[in-house]
Amino acid sequence: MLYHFLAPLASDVSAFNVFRYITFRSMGALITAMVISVLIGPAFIALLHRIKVGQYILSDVKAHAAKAGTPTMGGLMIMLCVLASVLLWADLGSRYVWQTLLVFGGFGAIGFWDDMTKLRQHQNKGISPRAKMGGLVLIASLAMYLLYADPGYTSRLYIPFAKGWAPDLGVLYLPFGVFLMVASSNAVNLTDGLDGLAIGPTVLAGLVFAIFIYITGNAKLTQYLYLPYIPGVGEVTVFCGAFIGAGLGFLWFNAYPAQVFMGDVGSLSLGGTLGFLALLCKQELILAVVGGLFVAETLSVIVQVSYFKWTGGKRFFRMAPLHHHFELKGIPESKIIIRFWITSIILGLVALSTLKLR
Ligand code: 57M
Repeated sequence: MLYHFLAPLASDVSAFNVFRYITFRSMGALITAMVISVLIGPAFIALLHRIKVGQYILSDVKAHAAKAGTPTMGGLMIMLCVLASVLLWADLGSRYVWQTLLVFGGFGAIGFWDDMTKLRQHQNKGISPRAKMGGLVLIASLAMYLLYADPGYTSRLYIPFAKGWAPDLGVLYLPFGVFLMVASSNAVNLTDGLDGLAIGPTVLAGLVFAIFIYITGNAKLTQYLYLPYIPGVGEVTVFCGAFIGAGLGFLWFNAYPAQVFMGDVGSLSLGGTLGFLALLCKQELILAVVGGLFVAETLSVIVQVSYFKWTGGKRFFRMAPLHHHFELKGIPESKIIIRFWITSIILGLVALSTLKLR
């Protein structure tokens, strides 16, 4: 809204020109979302306590017993702050911003449905895997259709280090994109099992994609870096700013020892959005590097389940996903979290280093 009200005033007062700059508005969106989160956080958590949105804790990992009663669905706060900040700072005429909000809100709605069902059941089951997958696939398909039909977008898959080799996947790009978003949302969901473990790497991935998206929407930079140019996509950097700010604001309260968990409403929404951001800036394959930690957590579950079946009951890890393996080895929770963050910082830097290696 600020963009629509204040940017036109630049013809009279040149200082208002800053409202045209994506970088300025992205930083404004980041600070706004972060400040709103930190300000409303205590009241929001108190409200969740009052309406008894307490997490049902499984007893398999003993250290988690102390977490009983910690409210969940803090993801709602992330959604609220992102939405308020985007409405305030973004160019609301940008179709790419609305498409991103569709994935963010749509995946969040499926997560919300799951969280509410768990609360009503008083256990960690939630909606059926079929309903959950169906809902996610439906939202992702709608977003992919909009992207695929967009005249400025391309179904080419840019391969890093392949010197401009970019095969056109054509209509196959649709299921590929749907898979990317759904897989990413489930990977973040699996990772969300220790305080701050999912939100830290998510914020970092948001920052990496903010840089990629800004570049993808800039004709000069894309030409210099041999990256695909998508006019108008740069506006989504403002969304990324809000995403990073709301994530940091949530981390304020989710940091060990957590006062609130994000719930599926948070994890599914954040993960699906990371997948969509990767599609928007044509860095689909780089998503596996930026989100390498999420990939490792998911692979640990696949290895664990396959090995269990193959050996007729033996476990490869003490417990999957990977963070539980380290917990059961006796490593303190805060140490595991910080080590996982360090790993994802390195992965984020590796992803950024590919910018000049095309
Ligand atoms: C999400 N949810 C957390 C919280 C959070 C197939 C199997 C690998 C699935 C997996 C699973 O269910 N994953 C889904 C895991 C839960 O957190 C809630 O869920 C939301 C995210 N969806 O926001 O609301 C618990 O995680 C802890 N937590 C924190 N801090 C946070 O900031 O401490 C979460 C956020 C919370 C809290 O204790 O209650 C979860 O882990 O349940 N299943 C598992 O991860 C289970 N693994 C398992 O069964 N492994 C098996 C096989 C099947 C691979 C094996 O290794 O043999 C573990 N889940 C739990 N205990 N709770 C097993 C140990």
